[in-house]
Amino acid sequence: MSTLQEKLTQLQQKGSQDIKAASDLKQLNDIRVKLLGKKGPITEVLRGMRDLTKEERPAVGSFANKVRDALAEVVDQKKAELEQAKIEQQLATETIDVTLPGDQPKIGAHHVISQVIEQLEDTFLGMGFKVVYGYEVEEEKYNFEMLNMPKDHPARDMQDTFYITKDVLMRTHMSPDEARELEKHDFSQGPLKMVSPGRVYRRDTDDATHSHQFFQMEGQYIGKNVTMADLKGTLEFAIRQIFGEEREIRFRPSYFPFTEPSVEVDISCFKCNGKGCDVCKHTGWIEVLGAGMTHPNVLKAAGVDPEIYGGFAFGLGIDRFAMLKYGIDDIRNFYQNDVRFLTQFEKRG
Ligand code: FA5
Repeated sequence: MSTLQEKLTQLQQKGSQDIKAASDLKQLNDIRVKLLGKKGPITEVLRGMRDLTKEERPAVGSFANKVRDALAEVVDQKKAELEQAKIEQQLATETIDVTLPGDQPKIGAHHVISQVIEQLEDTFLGMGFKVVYGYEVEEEKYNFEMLNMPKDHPARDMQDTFYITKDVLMRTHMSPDEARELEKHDFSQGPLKMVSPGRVYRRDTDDATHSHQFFQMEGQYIGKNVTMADLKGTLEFAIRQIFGEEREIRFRPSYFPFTEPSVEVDISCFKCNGKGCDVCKHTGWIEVLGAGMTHPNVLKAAGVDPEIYGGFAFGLGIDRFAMLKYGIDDIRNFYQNDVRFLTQFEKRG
């Protein structure tokens, strides 16, 4: 073996050792450049071939190429090894513990009043009523005039009103939607069956069962041959849907300008079960809704012939319904937005 070949053999041994000892990719690259680059020892050996005889040259040349290829292969192997180690290290340090509990965002829930509105809507939709939504700021004409309460009618005092202008007011009840729907309805297409939930305003003094703003749902069924028995059956069904069969109800004769005859419906007090307490003002009953057979003047005002069509209407207090259903003894809880109260009714979906 020539001296050059010996030198190459040493280079290969030393080079392999250095390559295998590299601790990272950068170091490996530095070794590769130093060993196999243009200024490296192998190139230098090849340059030294000039001094060899013609006969010696091919053997040394091919030996040098073999050494270079062998070292390049060791570099490749080491490179693959280091890359794999890097990935493994990354995987080990960047693991995510999927079992750790996440940050729970606080999700809101429907207000208890909204929940009762939804239950009522579902109940009436099930009986073939449609749901409509009117205007909180209403014309005096719809709130009173078309409901058989002309100007200076004493019944207007029954609902103490927030006026915005002489003709515009905060609606005091949901009955204006009756007039609006009657005006629009095409009776050749069948009877009018509607409910309308919403917020109403009155200059009432706040106490445990009264608020100056509260919720009502209006209902109306106008068609041919609609009787008081239909009214009673509809209300009884709806009340039992919401409160269960055990709650007692009673109908009392009453007066509303827009119905004749008129009734008021009471439910046995949720707190004392009818014995008498501060919530029911010692009567055992809580008034929850007013109703009656629609007055012919209301039909006439909306252009509906009372000789052909007739029916019933009712207006229920949604807050009172919610109080009865959940045993809440003060209506003001609904409007104070105390989360300790509100979260008791968290029901999603
Ligand atoms: C009316 O508002 C009529 N428009 C209802 C009606 C419609 C009768 C259709 C006939 C035909 P009333 O003022 O009684 O009626 O109110 C109806 C219900 O709203 C009451 O039974 C009560 O449950 C509730 N309510 C009345 N005032 C308040 C108040 N200040 N706070 C909370 N709920 C109230």
